[in-house]
Amino acid sequence: MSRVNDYVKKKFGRYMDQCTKEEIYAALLMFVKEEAEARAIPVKKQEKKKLYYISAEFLIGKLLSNNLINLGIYDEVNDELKKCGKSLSGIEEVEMEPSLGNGGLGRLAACFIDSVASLGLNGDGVGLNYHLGLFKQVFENNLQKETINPWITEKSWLVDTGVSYTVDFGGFSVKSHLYDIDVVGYENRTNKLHLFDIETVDEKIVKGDGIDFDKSDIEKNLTLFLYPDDSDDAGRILRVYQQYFMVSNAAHLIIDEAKERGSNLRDLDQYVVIQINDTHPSMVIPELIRQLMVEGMTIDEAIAVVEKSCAYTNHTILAEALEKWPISFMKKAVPQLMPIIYELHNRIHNKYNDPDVDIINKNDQVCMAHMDIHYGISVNGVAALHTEILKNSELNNFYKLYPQKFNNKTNGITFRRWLLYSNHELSEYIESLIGSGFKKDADELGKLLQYKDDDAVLDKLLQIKANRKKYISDYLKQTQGLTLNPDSIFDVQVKRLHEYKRQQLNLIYTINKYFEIKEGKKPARPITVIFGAKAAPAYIIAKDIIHAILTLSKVIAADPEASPYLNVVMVENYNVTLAEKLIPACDISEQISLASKEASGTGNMKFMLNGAVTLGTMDGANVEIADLVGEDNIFIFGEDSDTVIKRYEDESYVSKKYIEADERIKRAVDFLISDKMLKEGSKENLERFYKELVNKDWFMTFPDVPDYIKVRDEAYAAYEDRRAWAKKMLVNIAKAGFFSSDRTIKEYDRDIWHLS
Ligand code: 26Q
Repeated sequence: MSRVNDYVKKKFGRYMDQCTKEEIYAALLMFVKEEAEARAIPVKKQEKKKLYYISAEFLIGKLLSNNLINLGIYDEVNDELKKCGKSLSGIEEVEMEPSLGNGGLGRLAACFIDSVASLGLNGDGVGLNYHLGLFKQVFENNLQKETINPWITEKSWLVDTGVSYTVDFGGFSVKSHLYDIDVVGYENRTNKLHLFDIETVDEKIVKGDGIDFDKSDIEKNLTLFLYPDDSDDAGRILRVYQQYFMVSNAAHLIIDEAKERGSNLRDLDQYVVIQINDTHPSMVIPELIRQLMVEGMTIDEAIAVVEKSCAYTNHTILAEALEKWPISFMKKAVPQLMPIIYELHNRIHNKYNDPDVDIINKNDQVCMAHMDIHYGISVNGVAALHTEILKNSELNNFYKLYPQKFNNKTNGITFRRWLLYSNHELSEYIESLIGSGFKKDADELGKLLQYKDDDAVLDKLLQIKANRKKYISDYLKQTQGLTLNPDSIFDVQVKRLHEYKRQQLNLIYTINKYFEIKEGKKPARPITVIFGAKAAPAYIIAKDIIHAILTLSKVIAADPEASPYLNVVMVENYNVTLAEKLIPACDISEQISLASKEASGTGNMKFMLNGAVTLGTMDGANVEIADLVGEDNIFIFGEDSDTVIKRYEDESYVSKKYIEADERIKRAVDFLISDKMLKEGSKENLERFYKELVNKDWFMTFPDVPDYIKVRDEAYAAYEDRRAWAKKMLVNIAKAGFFSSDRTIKEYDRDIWHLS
């Protein structure tokens, strides 16, 4: 009998074939924790310099399989389970997905800590242990409803460290409690994800079956929920409490661990580098200064060392998303920080005498990004185009002051989760062709290019894709009652719902396609349009768009003339677990944001790696994907970022003009409030969405519609040449190596962190 089975026998007195799924999960959890722990390095023995990646979100996904892969025992455990008549995928169902992130930014943080450990670097993540995380999405009457999503079960990856700090707020203090999750590097060391919590959180303050709760009782709600983005104004101050709690604990931990590794704190910058993931952890700058002063340093000394230790990543060019906290909030929640923030502000104000770069603006708000840029060593964007836009427009004032601080770090994804695990069959096939080197050096995927004219290889790629489509079809049937035709084209747009991402553009295309079919213009092959998206609970129009998608889905399904050719499905509660199953099954990856608005995107990379072909605008990392694969292997449409930026500048966009100019657009927009739609859907939601499109359309859907229709139809036509399509798939996989987060992390280390 083998290792795991022996382990189970020792713990439970029974072999695996006699155990329930729950028992096997519990045993594997313990087994993996022990193996992981054996690879962890005690703080004292760690390298001198250490990275702290502070982030309000870590969307880590389920960990069992991932950790088994990274420990190098996935196949062994899988085989053992099979021998006992069990399956790893069955056991995985027992595990809850930690919902500690909203989307891209949180998932990026998870990929990054995987890569840091996998490259053997000394670096931990620091964040918060939200008990209910992000809401769970359910559909009722074609509307999104939010319900709670408890994910912490008795048996979880959290390890109680016993570490605790006192955190002072205006008028009261709380005691923190630190839980760690092991971050198992791929055939490498184990690092930590430190998640701070308080003991007094009370899940009972949640009202009814929704996610409403008493915003005022900080001791009961501090780590209860992850904020589902900033469109919810109520309780914004709670966000300040959360952020300060996170960074105050982080600062304590950083100081304690630096001392343990031999720092006298005046040399802290040689021991520590802090990556600030968007502005959510920005208060770490004044808080670390404050704590160093408590440790006996002068403010000059403290500022001098902190400003050599912090680096800031920007993830958005949407002006409304740049955090600015009213001084009144700060004075109430964190009064002890204000003298330091005033000092930081005064120094800048006196030096530059330019209100545009002040830390405290004329509206008495603290501009978090400004503080990061002045008092940090680095400012980076997350894709080449994004960084250029930051330098040339959004942050141009700062670029002129500190050109040397600005740099690009194009995002990446961990191939362990997004290929080795999520597409095991493809991964094994690739290994059979080019060996296993690509698992540690993703650029080796380029070796696949030698097979680009090999019929057997191309056939096999198509076969694997077909298998994944069959698998997800069965899975969605079983879990959500959805019916998908695995022989249709799978055209997929899964990401948070936001107007700038333009799910509404996809919807307009789909309505037009519906009309075409009704007119007798049948597609060569059935099309399945798959959506998955959560909308922020307070983001009204985003929820209306979900309603329109779900309503359209019903209308088409009920139409026997159209439904054999066109199927619209929206999966419920799109999350990491669903992404892992959906992405490998995708034929066409919709990356259709309004050019200049999507900082990078990372889903685009996951799809490419799994052999989907991108249909996208020249935005975010799509630009780099296009450069890599070449124009034959991607479908690009729409206006470029310069054109879009100019149109915003001259305020010349009038959506009505574009609607009137194209009969197809007019017909599709009008359809939203047609009798057919109103019969199935709600007048209030559909009309509001219609009016928004006709009167405003802030994210400029319509100028791109004609080109989008043309290019999407070209993609469908190209799909019919199965051999040529398989070749596109192969080129996409082969060129995806650049988007490994290992590459991204090596660049952060080389240019900013200097750990190795
Ligand atoms: C801000 C203030 C108050 C409350 C919430 C927030 C908030 C929360 C989440 C602001 C932003 C976010 C998330 C942003 C995000 O996910 N950005 C995405 O980051 C990815 C990783 O870099 C990029 O690939 C995406 O392009 C970008 O949209």
